Amino acid sequence: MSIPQKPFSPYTPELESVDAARAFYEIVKQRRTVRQFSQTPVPREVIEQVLLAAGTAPSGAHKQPWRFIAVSNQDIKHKIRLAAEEVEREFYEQRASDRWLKDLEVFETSPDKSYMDTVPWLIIVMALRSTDDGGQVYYLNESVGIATGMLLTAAHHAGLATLTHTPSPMNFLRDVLGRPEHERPYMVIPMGYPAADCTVPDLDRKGIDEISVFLE
Ligand code: IYR
Repeated sequence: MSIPQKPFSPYTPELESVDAARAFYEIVKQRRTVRQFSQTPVPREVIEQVLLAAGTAPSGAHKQPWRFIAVSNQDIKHKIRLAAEEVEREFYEQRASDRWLKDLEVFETSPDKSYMDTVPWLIIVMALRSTDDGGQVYYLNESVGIATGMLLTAAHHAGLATLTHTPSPMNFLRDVLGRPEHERPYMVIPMGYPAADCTVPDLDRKGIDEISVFLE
């Protein structure tokens, strides 16, 4: 049995493709990972739209193997902060290799995750190891990775700043959030407006010749 087909309504940009592509690049190249957030509230409806955008991602056999836990509750954010700081302390003090610490040095990251208390929202991305009714899922990491990328892009497009945080191990999140076994914590994404005095590392991005090979 197959899914009924319907006519496809393609998205047609108002600009020529090259101009549309350029305009989008001009927007997304302004996206930066930030670690200083404003306490200006972000309405739930904004978050819902961003999550709906993420949920349009393609997925293996259209299983949509993701769940986004959106936390603005102060107590829960604080619990997540404390637990994340604990695993991060262990990372910085014991688990990280010297080379890893050296690579991180320039970013001045640390186990201090105090922004988790002040940021309006923490979005915890869960990868579903099975569907909610126990069914098989496919290409889980690829599917959730794409959805997460779209989430970051949608947040940026709405003027919100994000941080991709992967405390490791991340299983504490399932307990703190009271989530079922088949939800595997994938990423923690603090989300809000950037602080007025927010700074970011002065980084370069690779150019087209470095990130691509054209065989024409
Ligand atoms: N998870 C740690 C360490 C860390 C690792 C990488 I790779 C980064 O790009 C940034 C941080 C932390 O969040 O501090």
